[in-house]
Parts: sequence; structure tokens; C-alpha cells
Amino acid sequence: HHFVDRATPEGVLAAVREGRTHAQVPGYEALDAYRAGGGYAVLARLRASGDPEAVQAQVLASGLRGLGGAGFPSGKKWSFVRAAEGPRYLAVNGDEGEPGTFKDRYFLERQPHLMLEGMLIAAWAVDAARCYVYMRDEYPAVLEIQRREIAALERAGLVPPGYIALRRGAGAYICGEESAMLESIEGKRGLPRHRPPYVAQVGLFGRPTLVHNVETLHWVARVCREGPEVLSSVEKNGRTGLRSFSVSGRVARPGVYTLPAGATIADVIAAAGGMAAGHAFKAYQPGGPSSGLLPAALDDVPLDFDMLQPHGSFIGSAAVVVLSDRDSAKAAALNMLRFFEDESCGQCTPCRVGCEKAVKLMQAERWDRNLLEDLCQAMADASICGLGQAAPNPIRLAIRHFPDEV
Ligand code: L3W
Ligand code: SF4
Repeated sequence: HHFVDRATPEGVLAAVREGRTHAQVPGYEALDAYRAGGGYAVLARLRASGDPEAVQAQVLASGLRGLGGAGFPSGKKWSFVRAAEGPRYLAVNGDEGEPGTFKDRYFLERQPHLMLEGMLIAAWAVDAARCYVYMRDEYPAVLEIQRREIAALERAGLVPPGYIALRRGAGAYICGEESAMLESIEGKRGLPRHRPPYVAQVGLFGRPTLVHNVETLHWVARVCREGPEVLSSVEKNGRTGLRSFSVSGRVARPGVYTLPAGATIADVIAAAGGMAAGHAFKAYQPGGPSSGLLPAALDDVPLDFDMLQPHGSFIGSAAVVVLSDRDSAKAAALNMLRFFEDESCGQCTPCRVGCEKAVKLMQAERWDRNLLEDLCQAMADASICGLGQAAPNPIRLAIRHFPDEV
């Protein structure tokens, strides 16, 4: 009987409205329950007599890095924004469009107030005049929960009416790129901007803007409540911290698994119940299509920031897709480029034309490696934003790690 609901966004939304739990919407923690458990006490204390630099020092000490894909040290952004003249804004990137990523949704459907409190703490730390939450429209339950809980925060007097503005995305992957997201919030087409200037200096409506991913703010709240040790005390394979992996593909139990940042793909697969019956591990996408595919032989590398660089990849948003002996690495790489071709905003030629040409070249029986490498170099060197710059990665990684297939 859950199946009918699960199939339609309307069903999911109806479940949330009626207060029913649901296969896709477990009961979430609303404002009263969150406050009863100590929620918003940190924010109240900070607002009464806090020192922004002390809070920033805690965030830096935790080692928290941006969890939308790029891993920029979170605390550092706060000083860039605070150093710029106000008014300043904060924008939350909830446009979780990376294929295979669903961790932000997982947290928002369960504990929406951790993100909201983390956001308000960060907003207080940089003295932001207003917060914008940019949420993907494909998450109807998350949007409904946000609407309700933002209204509850206003009713409780924790934020002035209108201080938190909820904005819906419209299905464009590129609007998850930070400057395209800001354009979209401003009501324009989501075209990435050139940088510099960085959004910390010239962001939303031309003002200094702090941009954080949903999960990053979730951890800001936890670090401020539980201390930096919640992250900094977790050690594995010489790496520190935690990582929320969105795991899908040929595993027995797909889902979100929060493991030490030093976990390897072998650990991730084990957490997800092992391989699905009848499948042998062959390859994995470590963090979204921009991270390409790695072979099963690389099963002992910690999936932490910077660790996959020697292998031509990176952990990105930790969207792990596991492939088996029944899958083709070549077909998977082609699928990734088709995605980039579809989602390219079309603003610059190396990306718009490059993705289209790559898709054509990758359909050949045997790839013309020299020609593809020339194309990859032009795209990586000359594209305006991360989409076009990283789109060659699946091609280069397939040539490097699966030469026999391509
Ligand atoms: C001030 C400097 N700020 C860097 C800031 C910059 C940005 C952050 C990271 O993302 C990945 C790719 C995509 N002064 C600064 C500075 N910053 N230097 O730090 O910047 P960067 O350039 O390392 O990466 P990026 O271009 O922001 C590239 C993925 O992110 N992506 C992410 C989407 C995320 C969502 C989401 O969170 N819901 O959709 C989109 O392109 O895959 O791996 O804030 O301004 N000197
Ligand atoms: Fe648009 Fe691609 Fe250029 Fe980025 S690299 S601005 S997505 S055309």
C-alpha cells in the first residue's frame, strides 16, 4: 500500500500534509521536539553574548569542509564574508542534483532543524541580513517540511518574519553551481558567473554572500552543540572526520551511510549490506559523475578529500554508485557525458560543443583517444565553470582505468 504513494510526488506530499509517516518520509523532528532536545539553545546563547570568532574557531577546529562537492574549509568562508562590508546574505544550496546524491534530502526529511539552526548560527556569525534557502523542487516533502518549520520558527519568535526566504529550483542541475544558484534566486536564468570575484565578495544582489551546502550547515549545528570533537575525534586510516555516503547501484541495501571519512569503498559496500546477490564488484563512481569511475582494484583508498587525486578523481559529494560485472564502464562513462550534455547551460563553447562532440566520439566501437584527449584538454582549460571543467573526467578515467573496454 505504500507503493502508490511512493510513485508520485503528490502522494509523498499528501502524506506529509496529513502527518502520516511514509516509506519516503519517516516522521521528522518538528520544532517543539527539537527544542525539547536542546535545539536552538546554542543559537540563543550566541545571540545573547557570543563571540563570532570563537564559534568560527570551533568550526575550523572540527575540520569541517564544504560537503556540496568542493570541500572548501567551511570556517574560512566566514572570515571572507565578514571582512566584506554589509549588507551580507547567506544562501543555502539545497539543489541536490548530482546523480546519485541524496544525503541532503535524507537529513532534511528527518532533522530539518539541524540545517536551519546551523544556518542561523552561520548567519549570526557573519551578520547576514537575510537567509535564502534554495531547494530543489523535486523534493516535495522537503519543501513542505521547510515551509512549515520556517513558519514555526517565525511563530516562536526565533526569526523575524521573512528573514528566511524559501526558493524553489526548477530542475536545472547547473543551478547547484553556486553563482548560477544566486542568479536563479535573483530571478534570472541560472548562468554561472566568472570568478573572481568570489561570491563571498560579490554574491547575491551584488552583496557579500555566504554559500553553504545543506549538510555542511547540519554539521555546523552539531559542532556548535557537541563540540568540534564530534568530527575531529573520529579517525580511520590516518584520516579525520565523518562522511555521509549516498550509496546506490549494485549493493544489497542502498541508502545513506555516515562513516568515518577514512572509509574505503570496501567499507562502504560492507555498510550497505555487501554486493547485491549475483553481482561481483567491478567499479565505482566515488562522488558524482564529475568524479568518473574507479576500478574495484582501488578498494583500499580512503574516500576522503584529496585522497583520490593521484588516481585522477575526487570524493565530491560522496555520491557512491557501485557497478558490477554486469555493467559496462564504457556505457557508464557515456551516460555521464550525456548527462553533462543535457545539463550544460550552453553559455560557453568548450562545454556546450565539447560535451556534444564527446558524446558522438564515445559512441565509436573504439575510442579515438588522441582526439578525445585534445577535446578534454580544451574543455578543462577553457570552460567557465566546474561543469565543463570536470566533464572530461569520466572520459579520462575510463581511458586510464578501463583501457580494454574503450
Ligand atoms: C573566497 C577564495 N571564496 C574558493 C569558495 C567558492 C566556493 C567554494 C569552493 O565547486 C564542485 C564540483 C561540482 N575566496 C575562494 C573562495 N572559494 N576560493 O569556496 O570553490 P571551488 O572553486 O573549489 O569549487 P566549486 O566550483 O564551488 C565545484 C560541485 O562542486 N557542484 C556542487 C553542487 C552542489 C550542490 C549542493 O550543495 N546542493 O548542488 C557544482 O558545480 O560537482 O565538484 O564557495 O566561492 N579565494
Ligand atoms: Fe555553462 Fe558549461 Fe560553461 Fe558552465 S562550463 S558556464 S555549464 S556552458
